[in-house]
Amino acid sequence: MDSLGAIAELINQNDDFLVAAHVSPDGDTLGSALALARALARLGKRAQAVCEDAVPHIYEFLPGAADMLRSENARPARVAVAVDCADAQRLGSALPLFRAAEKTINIDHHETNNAYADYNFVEKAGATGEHVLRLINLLGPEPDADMATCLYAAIMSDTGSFAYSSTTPDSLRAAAMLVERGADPARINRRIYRTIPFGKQKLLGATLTGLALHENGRIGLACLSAADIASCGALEEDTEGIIDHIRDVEGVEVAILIRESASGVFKVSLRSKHFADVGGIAASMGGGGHKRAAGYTVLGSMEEAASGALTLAREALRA
Ligand SMILES: [Mn+2]
Repeated sequence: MDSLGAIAELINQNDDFLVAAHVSPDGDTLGSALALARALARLGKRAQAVCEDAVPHIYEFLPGAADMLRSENARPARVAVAVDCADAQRLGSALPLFRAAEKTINIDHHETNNAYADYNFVEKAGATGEHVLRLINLLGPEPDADMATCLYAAIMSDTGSFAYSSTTPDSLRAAAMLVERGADPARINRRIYRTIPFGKQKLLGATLTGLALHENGRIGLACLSAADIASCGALEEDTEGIIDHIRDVEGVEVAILIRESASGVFKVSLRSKHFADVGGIAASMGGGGHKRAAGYTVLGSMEEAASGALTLAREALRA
């Protein structure tokens, strides 16, 4: 493990950077990448922010989101930084760009992170955005309102609006500092959670209508085919957050949401409420995450994906 100080030193000695977010980007990876890229630019360095996927609609308001590059439009840089990526595969099509750098940096808060870079800073926290704020403070540019907005969105979204068990005093202190720097909590909350496209709201209804309980109500499972998503007029990205409604059902310990991402490709999202280690389930399937929130991808049919996830969830309940 390397210190943030050593990473700041490496950054100070270089001027050409690529900051990469993970596939199916969430608020933490996007906010962290955009804030760090902006801080590097403020220091007079070249910095490209890159992601395999387009920025989801709900995060388009983040300052700098319009400059986020898709992998095919980015070029290799001398130093590459991965933010919020538990393993290198999470970079998707940005992985070759990451590997092409002379020096690589990995900043993350996932316990399953396997230290795949030259410099690795991995520490448990509410969000990777907390680490990026500490790094920016070490680098020197005072976080401006745009950086503060990105980092506040990162921490707010990954801590479930400061409500998950991952929320720490450090998460709240970071948020307070970011509000002092110009982040607007009400506006960021409204943009991310209170501005729901019609199709996404319909998708929530369809998912909950199809929700089934197993193991005396301790496992909640819902499946969404590509056709289900399309029939609601929704996009795949609109599935984000739906699993929280499954976990919230009284008595449910493990929540499972399976969505068809492409023909024969199923993304399995997992949440647990009190004790089940869904990170362990995801890791055993080649995925990753935390004890309470994790996911993996599986090939085959929806039925196979569902029965496989149920078997693993039953084991996690017994462990
Ligand atoms: Mn995160």
